Amino acid sequence: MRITTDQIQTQNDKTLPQHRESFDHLRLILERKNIDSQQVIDKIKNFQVAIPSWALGTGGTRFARFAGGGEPRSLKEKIDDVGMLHALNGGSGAISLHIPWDIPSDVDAVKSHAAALGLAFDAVNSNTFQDQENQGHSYKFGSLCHTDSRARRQAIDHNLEVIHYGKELGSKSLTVWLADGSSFPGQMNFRKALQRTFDALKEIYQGMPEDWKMFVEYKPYEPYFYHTVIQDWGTSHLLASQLGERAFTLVDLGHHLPNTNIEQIVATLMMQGKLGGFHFNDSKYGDDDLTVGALKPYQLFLIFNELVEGMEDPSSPNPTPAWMIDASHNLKDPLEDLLQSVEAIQLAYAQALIIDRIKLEEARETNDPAWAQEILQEAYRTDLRPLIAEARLQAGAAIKPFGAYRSLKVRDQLIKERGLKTMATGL
Ligand code: RM4
Ligand code: MN
Ligand code: MN
Repeated sequence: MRITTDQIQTQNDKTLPQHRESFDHLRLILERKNIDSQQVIDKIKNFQVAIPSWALGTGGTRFARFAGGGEPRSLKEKIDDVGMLHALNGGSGAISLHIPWDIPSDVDAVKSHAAALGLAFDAVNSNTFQDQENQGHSYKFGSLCHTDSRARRQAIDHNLEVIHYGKELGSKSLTVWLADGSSFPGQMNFRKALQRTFDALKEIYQGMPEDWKMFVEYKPYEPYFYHTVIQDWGTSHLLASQLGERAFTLVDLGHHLPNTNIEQIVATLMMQGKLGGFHFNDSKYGDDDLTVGALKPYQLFLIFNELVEGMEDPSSPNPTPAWMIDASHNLKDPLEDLLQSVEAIQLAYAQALIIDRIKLEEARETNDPAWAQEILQEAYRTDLRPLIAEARLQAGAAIKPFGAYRSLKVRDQLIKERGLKTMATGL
């Protein structure tokens, strides 16, 4: 299924007068603050968040998976779904593949299909956290950290194969997330496990083309419950620094213990030029569990405050990070959830862009925490939704993506086309 520009236009016609009114009003408010709305809009239009190929089906927990209808049955259908998101919001112009869940068998067809929908291929992701059929060595006790060199070899080769697929598709980066760790005290030698991981990553790093980047993800727990080999940003940063200048840390919002100051981690990594990738989600207890911005939109705003500070600083050594949504959708329609996520991300970004940074620095230099809070919240509490809608309108997308999705009855159509009992590969 495809959403046409005519369909978008018809949807937009319904809300255009109302949109014009709210946007004109907002533009005046921003003008009074000396903010050029168009500049902010242009940045929002350029900001593309990749959709992971595994987020298009309904997720589950270890207890159950309640599949929704019309899930994509193939990589082609996954690309179709991302294409629809992009048509609706103009901000999801990339897809991130997980191998072996989504092996592109006919590379040319996959590439041209994505290109026709305006989609690029973002980072490719390896998977050494599950055993595949006919796999010689199990990852039950780890992959790159495994005590058995044959299991490590297999995991290294898998990553090299992922790079190979990525090269064919035009990806420029590899994301490595390792489940590796242990569930019981004493089970694993921490030092040896980290050393083996480093040695293996080195080989993978050397197998990357010259213009590729490697993103090393960290996570403090799960699936193992006592220790993970790359538990935190410090460990990831240590590995990335030793691997070389094309290795970076990847921050996934769901990979922190409660109350961790993620915005500070962002600032530190950007200062070092080592923040390479970013995975968005929201969480109360665990990983990947909630829609971006569903629970802690203010934290997301504070994180974007640091991201914008780094991105807008011309002397910053940090490259523009690769953005991706990494969430599991257990109850909601995944496409609706993703539309909400992208909107929350764009909103937090726009809010951070309108912070009065000169005044904020003055407040900091004069040690005035109350004023600093006023400045931040002034930006956070300005309703920028009409500005995001305007960015979409200018990009040829829907003024109200969620409303358009529902009124076009996309899910019903997908169920008709694909059936009620389909199951996408992924988690
Ligand atoms: C992990 C991690 C990775 C993602 C997998 C599916 O928790 O966040 O980025 O590839 O989940
Ligand atoms: Mn992640
Ligand atoms: Mn995760």
